[in-house]
Amino acid sequence: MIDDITAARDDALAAVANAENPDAISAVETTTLGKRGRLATLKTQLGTLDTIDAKREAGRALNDAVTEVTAAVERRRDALRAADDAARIESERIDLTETTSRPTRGHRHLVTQAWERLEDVFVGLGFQVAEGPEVESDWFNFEALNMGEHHPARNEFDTLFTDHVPPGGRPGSAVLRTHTSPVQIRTMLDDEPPIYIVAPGRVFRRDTPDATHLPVFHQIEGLVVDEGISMAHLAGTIEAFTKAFFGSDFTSRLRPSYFPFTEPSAEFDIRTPRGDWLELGGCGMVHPNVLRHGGIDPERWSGFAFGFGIDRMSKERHGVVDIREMFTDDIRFVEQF
Ligand code: FA5
Repeated sequence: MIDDITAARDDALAAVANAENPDAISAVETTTLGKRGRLATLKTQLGTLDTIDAKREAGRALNDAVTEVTAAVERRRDALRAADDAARIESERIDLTETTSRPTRGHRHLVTQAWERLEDVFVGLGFQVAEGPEVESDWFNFEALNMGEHHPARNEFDTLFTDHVPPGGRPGSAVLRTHTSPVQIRTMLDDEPPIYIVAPGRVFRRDTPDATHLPVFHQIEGLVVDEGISMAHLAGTIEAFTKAFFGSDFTSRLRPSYFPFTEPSAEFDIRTPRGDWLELGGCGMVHPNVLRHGGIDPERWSGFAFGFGIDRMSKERHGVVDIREMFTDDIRFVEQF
């Protein structure tokens, strides 16, 4: 009997040690410790032993065997579970230091790229960069630019007003600047001629967004005030800029137009190598009233000014169909430039 118990125990311990998965362990449990298992069967045979001592000895050996096998089963189960957890953790591990390619770097927005190149090109032509506030007084945005209170041209700038009351101003006289032209006045008041500046900046209009309009967009203003400045200087500067910015196979032209702050006024267009004409912006000789508002004597000094939309220019330059796409933050769009 004792030999049978020892054999059953040793077989069970060997099977547990070799068990590779929970099912194999459960099988050993059933065949050794279960109701009809080997040790239970031996227990039912205790009554066949002759002496009390033999029964006691066999009973103790049986209990010991059950305890030993049960403990071995538990230990093996724990070990398998730990190995299983370790394997899962390993398979789910993400090595944050490991990358298959270089990290992608962002780049400047299309409009910022154009803005910076415009500055570079004009600085190369001898201009300085100036700036002005985005919240302007009515005086700088309109009045000083020869658009009095009832001037009809005001209607063309769909103006956004603010509650802010500028120093010395009256309620309702602060606007979000509708163009960069007020920087002309600020520069003339701050600096003595000769003046050669460009002023890129953000402007605002109550325009409904569509394929060519944004309510918030960007313009670049140019202003030259010097002795003997004529329309020929304006045309020459626009042409030099066109070639430097777009390439030597582009040319420019001026078309008569009207702006209250320039006289004469013109629109300027550029011609692409394919022969299409693109309208870029407005320009003209600075109106004598505007020079006077800037504290400059129009008898001695003359000047020209120009202004055009940066967003619309980069839209045309890159063949973007809808200007609104440039501000959607869609990475598939942005990545192309
Ligand atoms: C002006 O704003 C004048 N200040 C330009 C000027 C400066 C003329 C100096 C003479 C001397 P205009 O309203 O046409 O002009 O606007 C100039 C350019 O801004 C347009 O040619 C266009 O490129 C751009 N623009 C105008 N409205 C929008 C808009 N809603 N969205 C995007 N671009 C616009």
